[in-house]
Parts: sequence; C-alpha cells; structure tokens
Amino acid sequence: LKTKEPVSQELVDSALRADQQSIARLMTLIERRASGVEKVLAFLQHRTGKAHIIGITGPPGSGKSTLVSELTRRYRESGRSVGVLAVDPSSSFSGGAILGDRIRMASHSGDSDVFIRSLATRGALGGLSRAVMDCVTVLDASGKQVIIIETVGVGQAEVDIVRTAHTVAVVSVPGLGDDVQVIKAGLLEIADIHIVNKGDREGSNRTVAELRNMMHLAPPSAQSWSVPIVRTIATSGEGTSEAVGWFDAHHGWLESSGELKAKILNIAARRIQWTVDDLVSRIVTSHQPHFLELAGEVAEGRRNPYDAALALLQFIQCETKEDIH
Ligand SMILES: Nc1nc2c(ncn2[C@@H]2O[C@H](COP(=O)(O)OP(=O)(O)OP(=O)(O)O)[C@@H](O)[C@H]2O)c(=O)[nH]1
Ligand SMILES: [Mg+2]
Repeated sequence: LKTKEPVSQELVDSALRADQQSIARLMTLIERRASGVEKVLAFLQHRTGKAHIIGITGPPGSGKSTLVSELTRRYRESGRSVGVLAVDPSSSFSGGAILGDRIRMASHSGDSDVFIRSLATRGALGGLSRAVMDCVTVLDASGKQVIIIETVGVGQAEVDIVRTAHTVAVVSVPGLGDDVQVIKAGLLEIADIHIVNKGDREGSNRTVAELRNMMHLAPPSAQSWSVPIVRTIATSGEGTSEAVGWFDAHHGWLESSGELKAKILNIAARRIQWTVDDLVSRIVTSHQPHFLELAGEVAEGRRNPYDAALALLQFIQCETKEDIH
C-alpha cells in the first residue's frame, strides 16, 4: 500500500458530484491519511452542513444493519439521498460481519443516491473517530441528505463516535440477559430515540416496559425533547417509517430549540481533540527515535518532561505544516 498518494482536483470534483467511485477512493485516501488529504478536507468542509447525521447503536446482532438498510429504503421513498458508514469492530478479525452487511445492502446497489461503506476498527481508535468524521464530511459535501453511522454500542470509543451524530437511536432487542441491561444502561442517556427491534420475538412488550422504567429512573433532562420508543421488525420493515418520522421530528426539534447549534459546537470541539490526539500518537509512533531521544534527555536530567513535551509539539508543528498549507 502506498501511504503517500496525491489527491487530485478531478477526484475531489467528481466526489462533489456524488460519483460513487470517487467518494470511495477519497475515503480510502482519508483512511491512509495520504498527503494532501488535510487540504482537501478543509476545502470540502466549506461545502458541508446540510446533512442530517444519524447514529445507530446497540448490542451486537440486534439488527442494526438490517434496520439501516430498511431505513435507507424509507428515506429513498421520500426522495432523499443517503450515505451509510458502518463502523465494524469485528471485521478486523473475521470479515464476516462486513460480508453480512454487503449482502443486506446489496438491495441498494445500483442506486447512485445511496453510498455505503464499512470502516474497520484497526487498532488506533482515536484515528478511527477522526476517519469517521472525515468520511462524514465527504458524504455531506457530496450532497447526501441523510448520513447514518452504525456502531456497536460496546466500548467508550464506539459510543464517542455515535455521539457525533445529530440524532442518536439506540437499538434494543427482547430476550437478552443482564449483560444487555448493562449496555442499555450505559446507552440510555445518549438515546434521542429508542428502537426495540425484533418486535416479532416474544417479550418485546416487556423490553419496551423495561426501557420505560429505566428512563423514569434516569435523572430528568432539562431539555424538552421526550425520548420516544419505537418498535420495529427490521426484517419485514415494520415500524421503520415511524422511526424515520421520529428522526425527522428530532431534527426539527433540534433546529427550533437551538440545540443543533450547541451540538455542532460540541462536535467541533471533539474533532479538534481527536485531531490533536491523532497527531500526537502519529508523531510518537512514526518518530520513535526522536521521541526516545527526548526520553533519554529527560532520563539523564538534561530536560524536564514538560520541556520535552513542548519540544515534541514544536516538532509536530513543523512536520504537519506542509499538510495544511
Ligand atoms: N426475528 C428477527 N430477526 C431480525 C430482525 N432484525 C434483524 N434480524 C436478524 O438478526 C441478525 C443480525 O442482524 P444484523 O442486522 O446483522 O445485526 P447487527 O446489529 O448489524 O449486527 P452486528 O453489526 O454484527 O452487531 C440477522 O440474522 C438478521 O436477519 C427482526 O426484526 N426480527
Ligand atoms: Mg451490523
């Protein structure tokens, strides 16, 4: 794999015209942090801000991908274009889940207004968060009206990613044990909409009731949005147009309440944080000798750690200047 590959203006222009292959190519270059990518992202950033970004999260196997496929169908019925980013923690091990997603999503292949991509969790999660956000930027700039991010709701990093969405849907399913209750409890506060999927299974009434109870136990939020619970059967599409109705209602509420502005500010702050983290970890790993040299100087008492950290930051600034300008 070539890590340094220039990003051409033609590629960017055709991605802006929503050409599928160009979008895919650009995302690959973003994942590899090819040279010129920062400049392109800065250029694309000016063309964003129109999409409704939706995060879908929940336990493994709860039917998220099936749901996303059905939700995409509903959005297409209402004439909206859709981008999907599936953040897939299992893919680095077996590739099975991605394959499953491909099969489910195949029903949208040939539709030029649907773009779907899986992003694998390969090691560095700080880098992944950043890559996901950058891919959202590409999709937004290319004119996708709805962007759906699917992540498994296990682990802080995955939850952090999904929280960069405007609207977060948390998926639960009936009949899973206490483990899932714990996951649910962790996800409770980030849900704007609860989806109880696999509504065809026994016990879905109880799951709805349990969720309701848990929501009552949680401290009341100061916001005026009251979180709905939607029951779906993703395999048949039942309940998915109701879910889309709630997503739209939530977006409307975000706009009218001023919450959208606050959210966007919050997301911007997190993106800066992730970029800093990524830059620092990149420099530490790719410039190990320099880093070790500084460590040696600290060990020998020739520098203090604070001073060494500043030296490293200065080094990063020189290193990255050419990327940005
Ligand atoms: N009975 C029933 N099965 C469902 C429903 N929704 C999804 N499934 C099935 O549940 C299984 C898992 O579905 P996925 O859509 O892959 O679930 P996921 O949450 O994306 O899974 P991961 O990405 O691996 O966490 C598949 O076999 C689906 O066919 C539903 O509403 N009812
Ligand atoms: Mg999935």
